[in-house]
Amino acid sequence: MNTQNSATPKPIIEGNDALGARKYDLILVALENKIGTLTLYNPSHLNCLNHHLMEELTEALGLLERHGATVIIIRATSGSRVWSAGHDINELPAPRRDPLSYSDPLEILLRGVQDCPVPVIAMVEGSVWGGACDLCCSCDMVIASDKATFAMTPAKIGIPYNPSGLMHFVNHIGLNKAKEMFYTAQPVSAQEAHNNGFVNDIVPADQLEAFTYKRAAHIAANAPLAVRAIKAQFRLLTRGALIDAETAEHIQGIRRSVYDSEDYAEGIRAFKEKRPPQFTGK
Ligand code: YXS
Repeated sequence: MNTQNSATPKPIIEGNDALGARKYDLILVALENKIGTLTLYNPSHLNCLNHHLMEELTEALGLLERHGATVIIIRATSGSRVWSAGHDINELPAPRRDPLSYSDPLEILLRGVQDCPVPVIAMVEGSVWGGACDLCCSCDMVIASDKATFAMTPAKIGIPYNPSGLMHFVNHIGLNKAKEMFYTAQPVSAQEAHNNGFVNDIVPADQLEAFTYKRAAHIAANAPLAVRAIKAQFRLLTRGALIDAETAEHIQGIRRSVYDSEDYAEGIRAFKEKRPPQFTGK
């Protein structure tokens, strides 16, 4: 079992299969007994998802799968107060540009997790914010400590979010609970997240790692081809409702009117100036 103490993380690359010499800067990569582990390792920045970290995560998913991982865990170091503070706000595009375009590293990462041929488990301790919640939502299951919280905060920053991201939450927790999370931007407790289906299991923090790796071992013990085929079918069957071209254009127009707005600029400015935003609806 990989036990990564936050004080002395193990080497960047480890495990019983040599994983090549690729060095990662903001994540730890490990593989043991066909269980891959990707640890968010940018604690000085609250593991916020900057482009570099997200590109490393996306690449390491493929690396682990190519080296024989049949299940992958995404985690933070033990004892993390913040699992991830979400998309790095400093790297959000300037006003008048789509903050969550198809080619944004966050969207590429979320598709990477959903398209990863093997199951990906989010092991969560601490608070989870914004795009990091969508990262958990894109995983195949979420195992959280009893003190974990999840907050979807685009409305707090003036971001319209995006259709595929909204559908992740509708598919996971239902329309009303998804609306509640997005409209209020308030943290949701682990218990509430478990009640609405966002979290598979709630575990005391001191048992979280053992519980998660035991779940991973159960998956790793099953027929890998069957598990891969089942994941691929889930992915295709849950891609969301078909929409016609005019609806797609209508959605883009709605989103553009927001990221073109003064409120989007104000949301980012306020965060950087560490003050509450003064939204005007313009
Ligand atoms: O003042 P310094 O330089 O030390 O930096 C502060 C924060 O500015 C920084 N920081 C971030 N920097 C970039 N992007 C972030 N998401 C981010 N979050 C934090 O980290 C340093 C310490 O933060 P501080 O002083 O606030 O720590 P705290 O312990 O008082 O509070 C921790 C948090 C996580 C509760 C607080 O930092 C916070 O509320 N962060 C923003 C969480 C959030 O709304 N994330 C969503 C980002 S946007 C996103 O993910 C999507 C695009 S969307 O919005 O659509 O979902």
